Amino acid sequence: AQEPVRVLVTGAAGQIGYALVPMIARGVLLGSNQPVILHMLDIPPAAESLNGVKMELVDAAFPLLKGVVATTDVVEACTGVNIAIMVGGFPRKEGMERKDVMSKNVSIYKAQASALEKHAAANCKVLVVANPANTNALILKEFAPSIPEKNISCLTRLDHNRALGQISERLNVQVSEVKNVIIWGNHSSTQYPDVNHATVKLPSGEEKSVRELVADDAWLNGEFISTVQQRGAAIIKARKLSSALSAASAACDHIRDWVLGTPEGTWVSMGVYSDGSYNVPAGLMYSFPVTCRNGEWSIVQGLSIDEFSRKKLDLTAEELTEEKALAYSCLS
Ligand code: NAX
Repeated sequence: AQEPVRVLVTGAAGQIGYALVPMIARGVLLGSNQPVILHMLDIPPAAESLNGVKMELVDAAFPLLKGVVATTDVVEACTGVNIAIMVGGFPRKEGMERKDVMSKNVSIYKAQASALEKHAAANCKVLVVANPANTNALILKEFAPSIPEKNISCLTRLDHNRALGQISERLNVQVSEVKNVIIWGNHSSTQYPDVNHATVKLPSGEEKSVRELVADDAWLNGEFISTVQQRGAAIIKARKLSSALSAASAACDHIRDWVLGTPEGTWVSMGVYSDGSYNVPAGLMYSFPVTCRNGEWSIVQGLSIDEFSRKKLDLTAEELTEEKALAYSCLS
């Protein structure tokens, strides 16, 4: 039998946590043959609710779930984990300054970085979901210098999946037949959803470019982009709550593809530490198109970037540079 994999979910008593932990326990994350032990962390005010989630996990009698650790102790939560999905953070509340929210998250991610560095399993893979996701991941990387930077990422897969969904609806094709959209940059409204290399597999088996099939550049360069950028706000307006099931599902997609590999000829979007590819400043956590193999991602190289795209890649990089500066100003 396979050894169980220990998966940490922080903020596990929250909305996304509630959708995510059953997916993990069912094998959506690592496949239906891989046993898991869930480590769930939240803060003391949520301890009782966290314990309720643990009770429900017991009640669900998941065959793959070999144990549950529910705790408010960061060290206990991080000990021995192979995968860490960081969903817990400080939300922006009405009337709060950006700097105040950043400051709270910087201190959370600094502390959790140290705990992971000291107590997680060697080669632990980290996914940051909590906003500001890119910058929280950057802080985590800075304060966990012994965790390889290749092991730290942030979630833009939800945006990627939203882009696939919009193209599928517009062309009335199955979403599984659409691939190779790209989310560039920040998980924020400056992100650039790019369809210039995206394709659809037609019933004949032929692959055609999305641009050719949609045949409406005004829509692709306008409404499509803003719909994807603003989708989070549209969900809040409709549900009076922010995206949760789609975020949890995207987090599973992100980890599964990272660990088990992306299909041949397909790339996905991941927020990763920039090495300067596509002239994105090195040292930012930036979303790129990546392929994964043997548990490692690599940035897809050599894609052509037109002038329209270049401006958008730069704009979202500028926002990340500012966020990074703001985060650093919170450290002093
Ligand atoms: P909730 O407020 O429902 O849950 C957050 C949970 O985190 C709460 O239970 C809270 O007690 C806990 N928490 C706070 N500080 C903590 C700490 N220091 N250690 C451990 N746990 C802590 O929010 P939810 O809707 O679940 O969203 C969670 C995060 O995901 C938010 O930051 C949100 O902005 C972010 N999102 C990111 C997305 C992405 O694509 N990257 C999309 C969805 C989501 O908006």
